[in-house]
Amino acid sequence: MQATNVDKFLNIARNFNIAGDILECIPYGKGHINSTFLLVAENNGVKSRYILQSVNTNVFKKPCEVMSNVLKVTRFLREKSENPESIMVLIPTLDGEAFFQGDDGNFWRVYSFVENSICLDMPETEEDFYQSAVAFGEFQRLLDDFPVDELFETIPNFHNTPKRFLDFLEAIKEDKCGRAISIKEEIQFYLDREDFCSVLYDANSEGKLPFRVTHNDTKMNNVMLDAKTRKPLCVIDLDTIMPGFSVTDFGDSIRFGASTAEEDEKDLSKVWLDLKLFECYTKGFLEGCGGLLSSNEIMLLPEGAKMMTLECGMRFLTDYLNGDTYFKTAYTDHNLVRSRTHIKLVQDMEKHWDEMKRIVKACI
Ligand code: ADP
Ligand code: GN1
Ligand code: MG
Repeated sequence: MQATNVDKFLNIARNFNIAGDILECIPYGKGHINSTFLLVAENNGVKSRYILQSVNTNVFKKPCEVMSNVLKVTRFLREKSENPESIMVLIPTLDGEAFFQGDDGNFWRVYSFVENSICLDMPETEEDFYQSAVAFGEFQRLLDDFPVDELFETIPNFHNTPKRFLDFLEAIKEDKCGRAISIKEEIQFYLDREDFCSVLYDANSEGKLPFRVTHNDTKMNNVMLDAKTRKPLCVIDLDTIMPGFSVTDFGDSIRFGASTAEEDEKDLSKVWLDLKLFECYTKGFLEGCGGLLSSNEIMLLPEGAKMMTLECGMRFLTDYLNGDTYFKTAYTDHNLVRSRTHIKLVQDMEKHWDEMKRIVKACI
């Protein structure tokens, strides 16, 4: 980071209610959306750490509504949870606000740092993945009686896969960067699965799959585990809490964490669905949900896994066609590479579909 930028970020951080001197501000984490920094402050010789984040307003068009959701949900969870210290703590500005708007128009917020924790891009053990599943399942259970009418929809149609499919068609039609010609096979893969895109919405119309208050971004690196015990400490990245399906929260974790490779692995021979991890997550999620889900919902967990993988892969390809304006990318074809791993995972799920169904049935 350039020195001038560091000064700018340090100055922004000084608008928050942080005791002592702010010493450092370093880019942090691997999120694809917001800009995240680690802050180090010192007060009377004691150092403390915080997370400073600028909310991505290209993605979250109404950041005030995002912050309203975050405040309401964290307050609700803190009152309800048996372990209130496990809930994210937002540090107010010096004026007592939830965020600070800089001169450049950017929206900034500060969270206290979840100490003594680890944040994984891939589970290191089956137990890690199981524990992340318990955390997201519990999160869903705790939010079961959250007053849904008080929530803003921070990204309209976020996991509306049929709508995502239409956005994909639009991107192909517009072909803003002239990239469509070189990715015909990838495009065809998603086009061939149009019918599948509506499976969860159809189940919802048939009364088999209710809308609940869900997290909607249940990647392994959105839950912090205790560095010593490896038990869940805290669910983070609360910007997309909105009405959604239980099975999509399950599914997003599977597409990210039950893959044998990272989301942007270039060597596709390394990418497949690890059925053992799929089973661990199923057990942990159901345990965390504690009897919340109906048997109809549970039987749709494999559909949730395939839907989230298909949808996310299609979103990466849509962004590639649109010129990489949504997800942060590190190199030119990054979104294409990400989309290809998702194609490989969907293919593998289709190959092991009966086994996935059997595993879920056995967990009921
Ligand atoms: P994004 O929406 O861009 O994914 P996140 O809120 O998930 O942003 O933050 C990005 C990363 O920063 C997380 O994956 C995690 O590693 C780290 N992080 C975020 N909040 C905290 C926190 N309160 N304590 C410790 N690390 C955090
Ligand atoms: C984004 O913010 P992050 O990195 O946790 C995205 C998710 C995608 C994910 C793909 C708000 O998650 O929907 O599944 O990247 N978040 C948003 O890794 O679009
Ligand atoms: Mg994140």
